[in-house]
Amino acid sequence: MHLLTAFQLFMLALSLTMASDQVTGECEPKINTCNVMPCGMPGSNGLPGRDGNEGPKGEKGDRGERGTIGPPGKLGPMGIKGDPGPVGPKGPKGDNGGNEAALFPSGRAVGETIFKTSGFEGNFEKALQSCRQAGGQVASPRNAAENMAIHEIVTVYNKEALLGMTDMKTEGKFIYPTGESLGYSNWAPGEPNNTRDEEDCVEILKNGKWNDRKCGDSALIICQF
Ligand code: MAN
Ligand code: CA
Repeated sequence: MHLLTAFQLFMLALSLTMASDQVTGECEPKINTCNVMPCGMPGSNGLPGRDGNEGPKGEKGDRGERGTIGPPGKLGPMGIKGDPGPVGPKGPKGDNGGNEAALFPSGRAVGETIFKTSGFEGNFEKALQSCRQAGGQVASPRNAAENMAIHEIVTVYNKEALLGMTDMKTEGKFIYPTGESLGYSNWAPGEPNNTRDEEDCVEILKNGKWNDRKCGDSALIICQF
């Protein structure tokens, strides 16, 4: 008990000494900074400080590392047009898709055959040339339907037209341009009469009938394709 009491007394004396230092030893040197508030009271918080970005500009930094590859650019301008390729082979014969407007008024279709005129006239030699150049041949009707189609064109242009059959090879024996004998004919009465022994070509009259005629005479040229 005596020992504890003595220790307690010692601690008491120590705490009294420290308290005395706070009152007399620490306040005096801070008088200059505590002249408004009573010494020993805690001060309130100050205003926030200004941003620190108002200082002088720093030196330029080092170059960064290379970035990743960007997205693809916009499509470039169109290139120069190249030379056209060679002409392709001739395609199969098709119908005209029921497009009568494409044949009006100079053409008529019968099955897969199309009869058409340029509207020009010429003799047989001229007709051979122009129809061949167009990829066809001189109109040579092989049945009544084909003859009627050609007759309609003759009616539209109101001109007799040359046909492709001749008897140049053998007088009196008319053949198609292919060399075949006629399988159909529509001669006008009294024809063919080979007038003056010089009529080896054929024309279709305005009434649709046929007449043998001089090959040098001109008439409407109708081709078939
Ligand atoms: C008349 C008939 C025909 C003949 C011609 C020639 O029309 O005799 O047979 O082809 O004349 O112009
Ligand atoms: Ca005749």
